[in-house]
Amino acid sequence: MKFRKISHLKGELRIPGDKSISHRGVMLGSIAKGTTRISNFLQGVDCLSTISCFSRMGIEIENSGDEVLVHGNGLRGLKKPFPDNILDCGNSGTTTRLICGILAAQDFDVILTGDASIQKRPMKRIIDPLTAMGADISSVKGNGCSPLAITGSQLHGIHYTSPVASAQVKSSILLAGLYADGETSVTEPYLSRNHTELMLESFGAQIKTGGTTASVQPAKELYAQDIRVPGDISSAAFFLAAGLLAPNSEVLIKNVGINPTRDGILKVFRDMGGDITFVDTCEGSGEPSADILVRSSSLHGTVIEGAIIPTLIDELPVIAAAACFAEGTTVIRDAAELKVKESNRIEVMVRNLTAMGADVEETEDGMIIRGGKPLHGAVIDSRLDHRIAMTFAIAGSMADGETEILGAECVNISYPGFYEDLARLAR
Ligand code: SPQ
Repeated sequence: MKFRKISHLKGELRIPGDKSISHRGVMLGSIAKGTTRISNFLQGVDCLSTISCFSRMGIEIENSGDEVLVHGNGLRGLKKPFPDNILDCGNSGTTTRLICGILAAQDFDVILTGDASIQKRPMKRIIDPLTAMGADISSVKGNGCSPLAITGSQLHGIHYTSPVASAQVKSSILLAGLYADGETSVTEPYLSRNHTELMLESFGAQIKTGGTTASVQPAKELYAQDIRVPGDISSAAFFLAAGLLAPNSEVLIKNVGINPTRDGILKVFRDMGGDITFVDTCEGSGEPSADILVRSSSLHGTVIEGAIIPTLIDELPVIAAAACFAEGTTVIRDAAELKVKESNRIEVMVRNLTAMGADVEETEDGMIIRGGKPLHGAVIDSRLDHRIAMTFAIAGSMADGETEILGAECVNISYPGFYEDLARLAR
């Protein structure tokens, strides 16, 4: 895939549904009683992996494109996958970690596997707390990664203090907590995205939240819901950046999820001088959304650290790319979690931005970007990381010369149609 400098970006865009909420809709729908209807479901490869895992456990799931119907079998209604007991989570960390919480409590055993990237991502972070709850879960190769062998067990409630602010760790434990024999709670250093808590509440679970702690009571049954999935702010991020950076641009991004545990990118871009306004807001299925108007702006550097990090963790690659075009220095700290995503996003960002001529320095837990140096085209290895591929499609659309992205098709993980949307708005 090749990109050249665009002159400006104009028009309206409806980005695909939120990946995190789509996953959770299928998971909770599968273990609820009745039919859960999910509209604006993200048809990305990761979410299709979640559908495939639950279908293999006997859940009837009708996927008609925009709408997904999940015919749940109740809290104890999953069946051992047949003819083999292997569930393939593909590239999806969310599928892998969240499903472990559910599988730990079933009355069958499974092997969870995934692609080469997922087999390098740390799973000890869920193995340890789930084991403390009485789960029988182990890394098959003994390296703390997938494949994972899980034999269902009777679980006990725990109060877990997580060393990382991770919605996947929190959600895995809370889902296991539905099946435990007492209250389960998770306290994290900073609040991570709270879609699981919001959705559990709407499905009838007894869940309490306060500060950075969430607790759940054992459940007797969950009940099917209608879920309207808002557009994914992590996908909107690329058009927010492009709309700010390309001169004479104006883009209206419709129906974007603006849950406060996900909206850090809006705060940071505004703080950098970005012209971003809400044209309309609404609330559906407990998740707020807005139509967002973004206009070209002169950006200046900023410091991004602390509690805001989990609220923009997946947007940091495109924020870092945007910071190259800003006046002054941008410092990103407290973001070591970027190293354990689909790729080491600190290393890959620094390497690729440097190849384009940026002045950027890798640090232990982030990077320092000295903005204002013009970028030029380069050959970019996406390492098959969807966020990296999309980030450099935007950087390449702002840089002089030609940028070629290797492994560009990986955007289908979270944003099928991304290149078409970019081509439609770019002039
Ligand atoms: O699902 P996966 O592969 O982990 O996807 C990513 C992404 O960029 O799409 C991370 F690589 O998003 C995670 C996110 O980083 C999705 C997620 C969720 O839905 O709960 C939470 C975040 O991960 P974590 O580890 O901080 O909980």
